Amino acid sequence: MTTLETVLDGLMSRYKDRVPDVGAIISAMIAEGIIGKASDIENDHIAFRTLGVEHLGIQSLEKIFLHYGYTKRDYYNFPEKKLDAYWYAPPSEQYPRIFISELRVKDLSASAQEIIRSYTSEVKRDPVEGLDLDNGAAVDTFLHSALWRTPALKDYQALAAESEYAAWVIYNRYYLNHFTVSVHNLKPGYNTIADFNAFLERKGFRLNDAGGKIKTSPDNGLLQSSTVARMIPATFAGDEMSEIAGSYVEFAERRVLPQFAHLPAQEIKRAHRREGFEANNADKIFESTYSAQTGKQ
Ligand code: OOG
Ligand code: NI
Repeated sequence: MTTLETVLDGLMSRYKDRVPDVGAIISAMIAEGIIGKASDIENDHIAFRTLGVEHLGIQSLEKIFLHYGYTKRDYYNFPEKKLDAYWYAPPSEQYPRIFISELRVKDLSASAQEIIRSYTSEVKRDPVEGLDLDNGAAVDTFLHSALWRTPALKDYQALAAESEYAAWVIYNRYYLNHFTVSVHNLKPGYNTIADFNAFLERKGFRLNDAGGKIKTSPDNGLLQSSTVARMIPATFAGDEMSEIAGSYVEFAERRVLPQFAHLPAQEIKRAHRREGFEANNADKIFESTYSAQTGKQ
C-alpha cells in the first residue's frame, strides 16, 4: 500500500464508523446489483473543513496532500458563509479529488473569534510541519487526534448561532466531511443524479433540498446531490452530552464535455468529462450539516 492509500483508508474507515449512511448506501447499492463490492465505487472526491487562523487552515492541511502529489487547482469564495476553498487534483486517477474549505475567522464577530481563538491558540506552531508525512500511520493518527481541548457545549452553541460551519469544525476537526459516489459510470438507470436520487429516496435516504435536490452548474456539466448529515451523540467538556451534525455522503455526475460528445461511450475517460467544482453547487452542499436541513424530519 502507498502512504497515500494508508491515509485515505484511515479516513474512510473512521468516516464509515461514524456515518451509518455510508455503509447503508453501499449495502443498498450491492443489494440493487449496482456494484458487486464496496471497492467498485469510484470516489469522485473527499472534503475537509478548516479554520483560517494562524498555524492552521488550508495552508497547513494542504501540505499533507501536496506532499503526496496532489496539485492545487481553482479557488472558490463563499461570501455569505465566509468561506474560502480550493480543490486539489490527485496524482493519478485511482485517487479522489480533494476539496478543502476554510472559515475566514477574522470576518466573524469579536465574540465568535474569541471563542474560536480560545481553542486554536493552543496550537503554537503548524502541526503538519512536525509530522513525518512518509509515515502513513503517523498522518492517520494526526488527522484523528484533538488539536485543542474538548469544546464546551455553550461555546459550540454560541458558534452555531453565528456560523454552523465554525461549530462543526470546533467539534469534528479533520474528520472526513464526506466522500462522493461518482454516478456517471454506473449502469443505466443509476448513472444520472436524477436516477440515483430516485433510487436513494426509494431506499429511504433523505436528501439535502437546499436550492433543490439536484445542484447543477451553469454549464450543465456538473450535477451533485447529498444526504442530510445524521445527528450523532457528542460528549462535550465536563461530560455534557448533546446531539450534533456528523458527516454526510455526496453524489456527483460529471457529463462529457461538448467537444468530446462525438466519442463512442467506451472511449470516454475522466479527462473527457467536466472537471473541478462549482461555487453555487457547493454553497448549498455545505448546508447538508446545517440545522435548516438536519432539523427537518
Ligand atoms: C463542502 C461542500 C462543497 C462540493 O462538492 O462542492 C462540496 C462541505 O460541506 O464542507 O463538497
Ligand atoms: Ni463535495
